[in-house]
Amino acid sequence: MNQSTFPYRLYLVTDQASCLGRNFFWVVEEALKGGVDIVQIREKSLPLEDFIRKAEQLKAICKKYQVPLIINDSVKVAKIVDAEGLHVGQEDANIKEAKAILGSSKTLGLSLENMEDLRKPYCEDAWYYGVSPIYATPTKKDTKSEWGLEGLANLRNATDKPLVAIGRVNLDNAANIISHGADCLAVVSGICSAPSPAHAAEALRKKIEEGLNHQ
Ligand code: TZP
Ligand code: MG
Repeated sequence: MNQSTFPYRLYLVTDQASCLGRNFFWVVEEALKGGVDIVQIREKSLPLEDFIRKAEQLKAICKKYQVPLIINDSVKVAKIVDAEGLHVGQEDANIKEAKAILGSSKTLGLSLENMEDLRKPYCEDAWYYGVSPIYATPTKKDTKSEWGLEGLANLRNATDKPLVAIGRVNLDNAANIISHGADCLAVVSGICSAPSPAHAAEALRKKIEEGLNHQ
């Protein structure tokens, strides 16, 4: 795959707590059955060894569905498990260094918190941008301002890179977020906390189709 190819539409970002006590791997596999086509493992408090083990297990599950696994934040874990990519925030790993370590074939994502972020020189090295957050969410409490639909549309006009919207994405707003210029939706609680993660993913895919028809 090269940088101009970003065929993904529904991005599961994992969160153990959002799985509500159910088995983490079961939740992810159900989501994959429902149509998630890219997965990011996001672990904020696991010791390195446990993070690696969990990522390796997850990579094997994703492989069954031919879905790439992206690692949040840790270049080291991405390298050790040979994940398909890495996602970083503005204050995380340096994306240029990450590219040098992981190789330029890996999918690199960078979160943009506002329009000024787009002018940072390292932005060019990202394959896709996370639009973070499209809406404020209880799942991540340390975000700054939300992009909203207008901000997303402005960002769409300012860059050709794929845009992945994240933050309180749900069935009610999914189609609108896509029709305002997002290429892909990233979801935590809308899938991980759903009674049926498979049905939630399936329903989100339908909303994405709806949104694409109105782009
Ligand atoms: N980055 C920006 S918002 C967010 C992350 C990881 C969490 C999104 O969680 P949810 O439950 O889909 O609102
Ligand atoms: Mg981060």
